Amino acid sequence: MRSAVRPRNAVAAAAVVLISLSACTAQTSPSPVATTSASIAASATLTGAPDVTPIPDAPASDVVIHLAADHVRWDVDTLTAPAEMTWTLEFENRDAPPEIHNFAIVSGRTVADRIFMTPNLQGPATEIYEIPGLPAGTYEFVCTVHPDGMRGTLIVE
Ligand SMILES: [Cu+2]
Repeated sequence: MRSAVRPRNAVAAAAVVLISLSACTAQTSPSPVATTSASIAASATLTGAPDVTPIPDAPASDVVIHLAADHVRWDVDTLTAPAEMTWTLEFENRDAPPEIHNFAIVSGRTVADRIFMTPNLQGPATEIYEIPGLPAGTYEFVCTVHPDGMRGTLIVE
């Protein structure tokens, strides 16, 4: 009897996850004024990607990575960061107002896949962020204000 309860709970939990993912992707009407959550939802597809969470109390690395937003594009396509350690992002927005950008690490295209996100930064300006330690893997980084044009690959190794 006891073993029969556990799978049912798991199925129920999976159903809840699917329902909430569907709720996210249902709101796909693009809005001219992009908000962070709507932008990801607008390009959302169900990937079934597992949730990735930052590693609690990950040790700090001395890695500093510079990334710039320039003419609504990233200046590089790929970033490489250390696994299971925090690192520093020097985030530069070279674009003049009113262009704003942010930096999000995602494991897929749904809001639920968002692992880390900075606030919006109006340029020209540079901000420093400590990025949480992540398990080794390949992630995507994206500006959620411009999710179609500002995407790149984050390799954590
Ligand atoms: Cu942007």
